[in-house]
Amino acid sequence: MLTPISPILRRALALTSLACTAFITLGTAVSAHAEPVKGEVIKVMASQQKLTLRHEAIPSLDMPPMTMNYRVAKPELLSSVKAGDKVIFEAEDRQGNFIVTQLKVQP
Ligand SMILES: [Cu+2]
Repeated sequence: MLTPISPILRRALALTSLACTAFITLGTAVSAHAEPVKGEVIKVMASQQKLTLRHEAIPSLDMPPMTMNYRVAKPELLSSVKAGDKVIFEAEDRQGNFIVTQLKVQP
C-alpha cells in the first residue's frame, strides 16, 4: 500500500544526494551542483531559450532517464546544437526550474 510518506522520503533522498555531490566535489574543484550528463537534443526552441532533451539518469537531480524541456542559462548555448545531436550537458535545479548551464555536442 502506498503511504503519504514516500514523496517526502524521495525529496529527502534527493537532498541527501545533492549534499553528497557538494561534499565530494569540494575536493575536486568541480561545480557543486552539476555533473556531466549524456543526452540527445529532440527540439530546439531558440525564441524561448529552451530545448527538449532526452537524457540518461541524473542522480544529483533525482531524475530517471526521461525526455523533458530545459531552459538554458545563456541563449548562446543553443547556437551550436540542433535536433538529433548527441550532447553532454550539465543542469541545475534553481528553485524547481531546471536550467542547462553547459551544453556541448559529444565528440
Ligand atoms: Cu529530466
